[in-house]
Amino acid sequence: MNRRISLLSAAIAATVLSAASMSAFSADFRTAQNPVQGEYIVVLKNDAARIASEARPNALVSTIARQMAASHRMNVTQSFDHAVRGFAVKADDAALVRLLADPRVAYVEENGVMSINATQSPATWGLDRVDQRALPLNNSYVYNRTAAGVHAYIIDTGVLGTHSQFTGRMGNGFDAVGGGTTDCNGHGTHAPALSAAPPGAWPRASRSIRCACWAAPVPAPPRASSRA
Ligand SMILES: [Ca+2]
Repeated sequence: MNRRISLLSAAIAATVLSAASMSAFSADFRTAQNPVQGEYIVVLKNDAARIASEARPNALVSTIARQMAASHRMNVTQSFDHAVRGFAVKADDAALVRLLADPRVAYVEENGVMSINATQSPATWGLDRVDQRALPLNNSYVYNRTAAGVHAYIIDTGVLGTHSQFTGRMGNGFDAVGGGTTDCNGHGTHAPALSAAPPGAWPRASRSIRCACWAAPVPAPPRASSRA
């Protein structure tokens, strides 16, 4: 209760709160990290309305939402009859106070702006190494660029150009030693897979791969020294 009151006190003007007793609030109030002013998500108690999959005599959430919008003088922007027993509204502070006092409401949450996390952690060694110059590795890969227009040049044992994960993004290879550009070892296909094959590719939008090939089978580079 104390947390609910403190959050609400910060969010609503004191002049509005003075019109209602804090003890009259039956619903919880939840804040968002980056709130959208005046927009809220209202979640109802189980017995206040039914969602579409329930066989009960109660009215649907969308029906209750319209009734509550009229009585509390707010605008419903979206109703949820399936995934959650609630709806989204635009409301001023006075309407928010009325919502929180409505016994049908379980909680009201601020609508908020969210963004995806562009950091992958843990990351495999290849991804971990490519986003930092200095060692030691930090076990994460930050992909905060699209890399549009980037070409990755792979100098290795050739590439299996017919691999489905490279479709449409494979450029012409260069054969420096004779024998063709098709992978003659296996390591040469593994390397461009790190740079351009989803889902672990870097940068995330690499467009094409070009390769060099050694004709004769060669051992894979010693991994311990290549990671130093
Ligand atoms: Ca890293």
